[in-house]
Amino acid sequence: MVHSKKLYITTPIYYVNDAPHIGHLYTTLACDMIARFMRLNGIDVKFVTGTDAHGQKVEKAALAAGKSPQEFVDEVSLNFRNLATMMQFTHDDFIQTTQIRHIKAAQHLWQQLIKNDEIYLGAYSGWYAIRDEAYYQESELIDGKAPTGADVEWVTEPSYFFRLSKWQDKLLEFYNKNPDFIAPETRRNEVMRFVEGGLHDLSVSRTSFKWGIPVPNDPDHVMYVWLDALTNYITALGYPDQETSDFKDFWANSLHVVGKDILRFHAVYWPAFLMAADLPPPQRIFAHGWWTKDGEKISKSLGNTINPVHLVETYGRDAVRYFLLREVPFGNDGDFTDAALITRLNSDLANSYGNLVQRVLSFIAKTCGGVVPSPDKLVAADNALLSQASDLLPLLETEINKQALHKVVEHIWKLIAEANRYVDEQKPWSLKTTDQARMGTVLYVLADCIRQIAILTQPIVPEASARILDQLAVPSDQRTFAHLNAQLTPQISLPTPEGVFPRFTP
Ligand code: ME8
Repeated sequence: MVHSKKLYITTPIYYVNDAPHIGHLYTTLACDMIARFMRLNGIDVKFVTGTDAHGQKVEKAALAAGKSPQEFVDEVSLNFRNLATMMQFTHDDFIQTTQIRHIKAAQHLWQQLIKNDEIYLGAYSGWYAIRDEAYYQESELIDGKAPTGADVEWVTEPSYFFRLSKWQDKLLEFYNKNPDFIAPETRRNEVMRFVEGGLHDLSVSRTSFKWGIPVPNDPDHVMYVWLDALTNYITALGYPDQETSDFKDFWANSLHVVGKDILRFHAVYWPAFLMAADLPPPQRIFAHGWWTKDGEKISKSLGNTINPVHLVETYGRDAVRYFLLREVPFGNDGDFTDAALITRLNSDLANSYGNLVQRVLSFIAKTCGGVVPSPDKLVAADNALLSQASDLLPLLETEINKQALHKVVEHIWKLIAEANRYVDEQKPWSLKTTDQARMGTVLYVLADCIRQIAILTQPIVPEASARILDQLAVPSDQRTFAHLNAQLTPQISLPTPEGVFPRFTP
């Protein structure tokens, strides 16, 4: 992906059985950070999120709410759209699987699979977990439940099957040829062990309920919700049109970001469906970890969800973004506590970043009448700081291409710490009486360093970064990574500085 000029990035499409929680926000946030970073780096990005409307789980939730499935999904889907709007996420499309474009795409894919003799009619007898919308072998059950803890029920019904078993070797060959297809590495190993263990043909239609996409030419069946849902990724690119749509340019550069709970569907079923329909698999699948609360997975069924709206109202969008992106290495699990969020907010945002900006800009305002001083001759310490800033981008590119989002944040905050150290060492306040020219140079170096930092933090804390760049009078069309080396214009007047990261006091 490093040399590619296009990126297609997707979140899972979330089930609309209940209100969104912080887990959903997390995946979309991670994608939003990547999308913003890539756009600033000159890459043409298509970022898609959406909702998964069909299946038994959603039908059950609609019934419980006393509503028709369509009415219910439109209502709940709106909560997911509103969350994305509230977070100011930068997705280019929001897909919902009841849309005509999607029904057409899913039915077309089905017909390709029929044409290629990859689907046959049979009868399913076995276990099904509605919560997971997944089939389980008897041997997988633990104490009569799915390995995820979900209840299972015995299902006997006529069903179409996808010939998954015959794809075992081809999938293994594909994983071996494409070592970066599944990340992180430990998850890749798990998937490979699973496939090596043998694959069974997969039931891909249901007859015992109606809330799904009708199987072409057999209206008694609706498609299995995962075949329907996975297809969203190509629907959003214009499939079945592969020639004149976004599919042509973007599919080869696709990145699906998902939680580890649904990796098997994405890394096993999805590439098999695609190859069986003569389509290439996506380029990469990254599975992140789970947020827990007091050690338990945050989920609707456990009733320990954290309301994202409440979080944002309490701490602000940027603080929530920063905490989720920084606190846990992307890929690992993490436990959510308000105390940890407040610590990050006060130490990394208010004390480190906020303080750097505040002390430099208010010093320029007070001592230089708000005018950026012209630099004199640069000394080793100045060049050291400036070159740390200008060396940063390649490092960040390497990390973002591996989806090491926390590393991107860490690298930038190391530079912030360096800049704070430079202020302490250079003591511009003492230079005011002893060497005004040197004081001007130090302030100029700092202001330009802050300019570069604020350009780089835009994908992480976009609102605060914009305010810092405004305070440095950086024109809005000079804020991309291509402008990192542009340098601040000396002698420009800056607006009155204002604090950007207030400390949080509970
Ligand atoms: O699985 N921590 O939808 P879903 C981190 N419709 N991430 C979490 C999380 C947590 N505690 N809880 C949820 C589905 N997530 C299907 C997907 S895609 C073709 C179909 C996030 O509503 C994480 O991304 O159950 C997880 O994979 C996803 O929400 C599951 O959302």
